[in-house]
Amino acid sequence: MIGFFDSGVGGLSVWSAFQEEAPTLPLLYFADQEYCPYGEKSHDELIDRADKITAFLIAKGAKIIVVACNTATAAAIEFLRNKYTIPFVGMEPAIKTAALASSTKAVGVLATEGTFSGRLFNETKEKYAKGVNVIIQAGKGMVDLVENQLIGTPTSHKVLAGLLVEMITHNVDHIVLGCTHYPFLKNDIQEIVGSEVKLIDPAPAVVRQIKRIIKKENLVFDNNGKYQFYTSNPNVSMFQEQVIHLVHMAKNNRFI
Ligand code: DGN
Repeated sequence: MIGFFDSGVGGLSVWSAFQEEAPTLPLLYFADQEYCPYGEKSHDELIDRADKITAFLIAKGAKIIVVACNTATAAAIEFLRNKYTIPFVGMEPAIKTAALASSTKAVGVLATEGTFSGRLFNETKEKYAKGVNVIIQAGKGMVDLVENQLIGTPTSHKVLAGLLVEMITHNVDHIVLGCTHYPFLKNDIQEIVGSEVKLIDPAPAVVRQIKRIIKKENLVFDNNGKYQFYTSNPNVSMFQEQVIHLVHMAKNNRFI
């Protein structure tokens, strides 16, 4: 099995992108909805959650785990790689792609506070965005919009319009969606910033990395295309509805 986890249903944007590329492989998904959102959780708490979820996914048969959450990647991936012997793939901040492609030399990054304070984000920014104005914005409330099925509503537009003002003022021509929940808000964001601003979803690059690691490690799976979804949320029927809705949305509206 290939395990995926996130604070909630956001990682389904990565899960769906991978599932489309590899429809025969068996996939596990864990949504830590009882502890969502991760954005303002402490480093230690995030490590503890990532550790427990990893142990659960391995017990279910995961041979490789995709940390389909930028915040958990920033906080816990080093810990996980040191503790467990299976390979882990984390989210990459796509600043390099945005910075290289920008003609206005101004790019925006939407992510959580946890991602912005992580080493990975700051090192990538230092290394690849020299001479480019990087406008960062913590996406306060955006995870809730996706978790509470408010995509495409006036509430979503109101929250996003407030968050995007500074990026619009600075004339950004690319916006990195630095949290796996955000691609589900792509249409709402695009309506506010205009179609000429390109939104960058890191999922395709992560999918390529998962495939590279599977090959390098010679991982073999039962080709029975079996999917299992788990949540820490006691409201399992709501979770089932969310999974069906968001996977459908991801399939019909490729994000990139
Ligand atoms: N999907 C998570 C991420 O990519 O950072 C969201 C974090 C959160 O729960 N705030």
